[in-house]
Amino acid sequence: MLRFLTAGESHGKGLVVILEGMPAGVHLDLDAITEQLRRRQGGYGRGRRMAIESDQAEVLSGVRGAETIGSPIALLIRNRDWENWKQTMHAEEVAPADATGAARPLVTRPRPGHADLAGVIKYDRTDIRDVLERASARETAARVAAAAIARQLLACFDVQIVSHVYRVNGVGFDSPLHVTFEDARAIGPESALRCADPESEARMIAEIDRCRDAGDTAGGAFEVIVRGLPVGLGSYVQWDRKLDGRLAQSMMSIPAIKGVGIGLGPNAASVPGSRMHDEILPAPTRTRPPIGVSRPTNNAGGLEGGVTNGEDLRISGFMKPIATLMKPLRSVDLAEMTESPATIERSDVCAISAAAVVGEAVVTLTLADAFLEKFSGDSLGEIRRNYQAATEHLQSRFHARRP
Ligand code: EPS
Repeated sequence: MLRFLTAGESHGKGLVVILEGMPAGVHLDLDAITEQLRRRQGGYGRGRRMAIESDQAEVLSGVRGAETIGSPIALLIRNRDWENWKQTMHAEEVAPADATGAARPLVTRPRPGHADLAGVIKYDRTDIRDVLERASARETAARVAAAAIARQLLACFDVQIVSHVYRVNGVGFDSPLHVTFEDARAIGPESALRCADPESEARMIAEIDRCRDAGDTAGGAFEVIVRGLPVGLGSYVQWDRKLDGRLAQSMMSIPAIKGVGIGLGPNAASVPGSRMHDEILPAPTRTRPPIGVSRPTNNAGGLEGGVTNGEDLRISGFMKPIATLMKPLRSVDLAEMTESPATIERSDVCAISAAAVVGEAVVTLTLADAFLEKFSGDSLGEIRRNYQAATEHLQSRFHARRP
């Protein structure tokens, strides 16, 4: 079992994540964690905060000489912005004498669409800041850091995870399925939005500019594609073991995600069975996965019955527009209980590219958990032996006879 917990406020000292269940003996490229954090920080439409931060994870435990040792891995990502927030966010009762930054007034006007109103009622707080600091998508940096480690475990078994953005508001494409794994993998770090089609990307950028100029915000859609998964992760035998359900839960836990699609996703409701289901054909030469069948289409997105079937896993996330509008929506000042425009906090206009990287992260963590469930072991060597035995079994049992 692979599990993790995060802690940290957006403008606090930093973020912490504890990842438990990583087997011993995985050699880690620690720079790869920074690389994933950089990817999450980028993307057209992000606000000024990302110019302040330069996220880097400090390894506090669980790794020796760049190798996992089986114990919990704790990571710390410091918030550079903390210097500007000590007067507001100090843990002590009174701000320490050397606290820097401004002492900010209470936030009392909840933003429609943010956790502000529900959170302040639920936790019985006076200052909405107590809610927004933790509800902020800043937390996702911690998950990306943890996933950068889990990704290296999956890479030992040739599992590769990529993503692409395919819609910003109404601009882009309806279905992502014509974008191949190779197309998504080829998107370079120079791409502004991480869209596989430059012409669509230019129109998406124009839409973000239009929103910014109008004091508005943008949402969008992205897809995560995973290649190289073994057949048989997850199970249909019990509701909470279905991998599609587990993946959907992890995607829905990303702030602002309002929907998830697997394969054809919601469009599956609009086509007859003959156009939906992926036929099964003999494929004598297929080696990955080592079964003698192939599928000419992949509308199922690599999952049937909540179980991986050896095809590319394809999962989309649908993101609502950011809740902080520079031209604020109507709200109520909770200090006066009178109508008042919602609070304006510094924010992003569109964070869809970041959401795609976070999508990769949560999918990675969920898949690594399911992978360990199937090929469980305390060390990488033990897992490799289990994986190898399963592969050999499939080869002998399901490899198609040559005609
Ligand atoms: C966020 C508001 C912005 C974003 C932030 C999420 O932060 P700030 O209030 O400091 O300008 O930049 O995202 C991150 C800090 C991050 O690392 O992704 C919000 O209100 O959710």
